[in-house]
Amino acid sequence: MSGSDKVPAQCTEIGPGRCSVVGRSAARQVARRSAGWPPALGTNSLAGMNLRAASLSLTAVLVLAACAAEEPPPDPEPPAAAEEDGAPAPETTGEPDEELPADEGSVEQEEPEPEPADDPDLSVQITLTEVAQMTSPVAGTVGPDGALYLAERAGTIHPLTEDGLGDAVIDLSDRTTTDGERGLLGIAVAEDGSEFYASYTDGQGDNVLAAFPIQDGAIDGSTDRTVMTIEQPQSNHNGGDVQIGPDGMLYWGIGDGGGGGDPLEAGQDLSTPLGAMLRIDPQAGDPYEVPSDNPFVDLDGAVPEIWAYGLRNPWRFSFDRVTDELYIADVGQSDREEVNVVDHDLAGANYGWNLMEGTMEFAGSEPDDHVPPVFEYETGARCSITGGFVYRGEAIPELVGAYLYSDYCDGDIRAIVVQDGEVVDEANLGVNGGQVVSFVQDADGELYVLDLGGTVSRIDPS
Ligand SMILES: [Ca+2]
Repeated sequence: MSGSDKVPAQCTEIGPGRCSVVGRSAARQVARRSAGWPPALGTNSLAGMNLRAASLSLTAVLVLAACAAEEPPPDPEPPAAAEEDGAPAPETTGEPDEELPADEGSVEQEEPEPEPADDPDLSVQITLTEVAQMTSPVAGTVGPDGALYLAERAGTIHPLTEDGLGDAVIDLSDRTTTDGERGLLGIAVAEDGSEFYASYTDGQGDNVLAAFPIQDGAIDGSTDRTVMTIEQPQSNHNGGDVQIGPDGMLYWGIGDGGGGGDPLEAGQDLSTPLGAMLRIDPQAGDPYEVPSDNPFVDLDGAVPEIWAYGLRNPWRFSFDRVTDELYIADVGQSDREEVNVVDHDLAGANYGWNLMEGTMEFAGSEPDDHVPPVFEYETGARCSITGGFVYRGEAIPELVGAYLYSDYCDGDIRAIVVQDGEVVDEANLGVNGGQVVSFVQDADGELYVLDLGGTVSRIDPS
């Protein structure tokens, strides 16, 4: 798609930079500050680490330095309760769907164009129907055959058939670990159906994006190539979600490297791929190419793969199948869980971290180019937002156009309706998904909820 000319992936020098994207006006709902469970650490615990060098080798290995640690990872225990100390920024994973249909109404840069016909009724009654049991399901996507594929955090990927969960078609269990927030974190399929992508942390805890060939509609799990590797300093905040955008490009959400409060100050640092949304064309080159229209390709010192920055742990993000809008749910430190909603082609957006946590100042003052969240909630008894999808299925007409999300600690399935950059309605849909780590969207637009405790459920009308 729109990847016109591409720039070969390679590295430049280091040097901070900043973009000048204008943040759109968005509903800034302020909230009360809460004590929150996870301690909000300061940023300077690591003086001297500001100079991070991102070395992107031709083999596409991004190197960084990092440190401090703090938040705990999500554990696969039963759902639970809120405030524990760890934070959930659950690990990442792949979200569901992958390639989105080509743009139908591509939206223009400024104002998101909501489908005029959408008028969700959030009072609708829904229910969760169990469709599979796994050990620790964390991600899913629509496979080349149209079936849903589900990822076990420990490294295996299985098709979901009418007869239940099928045998693993890919097994990465000898490459990854599940300590901290690590594991297999995200999966997606190339727009042309030729490759299956798996995002996981390796034995060293680094982010790895691997591509498995798809032959005649079948995934070949016996061989793969490494598309990109990113050094991850801490076990938490790995991000790891991977989605194919409406432009056919691969988007990869990467956390700030971990620790608490972004000790590396990676969020605002364009010289590191940490704390950013990366965008690459994995099929145009070997191992990939950087789209020439990425926002920082000409900025000295900036990592050219960066599409947007200022993110803490974009555990889950998705594109609306109809409007193409990008919804990024960014896990907060201890006060604010947020949802950012922008047009899919808004390049170079600065989502604020760690100067900002949601609409609150965190380690500095609000940058001029800050793109504030469209929605945020007080972390409080909850702990870590799990972003979902804008519902585009047919089973529950009342939800069409509503964005569903949850929280790892509380598990309630909630929805917001965003129109013109503002939240016009929100509600708790009245069902609980357990330790919700991901939503998955199937080929028909129906949504599934993954409970890290083991249950995979489909959201159905009650
Ligand atoms: Ca933000």
